[in-house]
Amino acid sequence: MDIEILEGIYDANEKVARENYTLFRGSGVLAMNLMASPGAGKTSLIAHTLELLKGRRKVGVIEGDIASSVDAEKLKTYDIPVIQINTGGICHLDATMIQQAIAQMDLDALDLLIIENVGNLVCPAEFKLGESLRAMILSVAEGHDKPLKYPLMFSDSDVLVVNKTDLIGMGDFDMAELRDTVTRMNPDIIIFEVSCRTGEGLSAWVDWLDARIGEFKEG
Ligand SMILES: Nc1nc2c(ncn2[C@@H]2O[C@H](COP(=O)(O)OP(=O)(O)OP(=O)(O)O)[C@@H](O)[C@H]2O)c(=O)[nH]1
Ligand SMILES: [Mg+2]
Ligand SMILES: [Zn+2]
Repeated sequence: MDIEILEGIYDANEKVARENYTLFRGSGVLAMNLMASPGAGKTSLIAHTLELLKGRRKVGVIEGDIASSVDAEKLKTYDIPVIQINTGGICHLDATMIQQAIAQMDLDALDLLIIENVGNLVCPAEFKLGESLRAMILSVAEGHDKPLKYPLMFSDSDVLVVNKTDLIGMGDFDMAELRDTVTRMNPDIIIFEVSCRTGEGLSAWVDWLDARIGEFKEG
């Protein structure tokens, strides 16, 4: 009984996610689902990405949080469309929340839609939103063993951004071990090493993202 209910939830979500994807495809907007634990640096990475894509790509953001509009307020200065979703206690975004948010957006005016998921390393990976790019952040402060403990997000993401590289050396974080573990779980994953504090590695990340946007537009 419990299993049937769960499958029903996931099937219903997949259906709406496909509808969202159809809208994104029709408007030529690459949707990126950005997932990570609380405080890994999602909003910081979005802010830097907006800065570096300014004049190159038109970007919109959906901010998902359990409560508050703190993150959406931070991005207001970029003069781009930002929609805040408050999940009211739910610890992930789902496709219906995105469907409601994009009904308020002019998708035709965008090249990239960044969706900041709720800070959580577990269930955001289970709910597809209609995205074409699944991105995750792991920050150095969280430790290199996290892929072993939270495997789904690491094995299901297209790209991993390792943030807070400025903190390497302050603890026992081992980048080679992280890369080794993640690559064994997900041989196709692309890995970037960045610091939103110093700016290191960010231009490589943004150039890669810009190329993905171009590819998506070409179909
Ligand atoms: N040292 C260091 N701190 C960083 C870096 N990137 C972000 N931070 C700090 O980490 C904290 C959390 O960053 P956010 O960007 O708010 O993280 P988030 O993932 O959006 O957090 P939630 O939305 O609350 O889940 C802030 O105090 C940032 O200034 C970095 O590269 N190095
Ligand atoms: Mg945030
Ligand atoms: Zn959840």
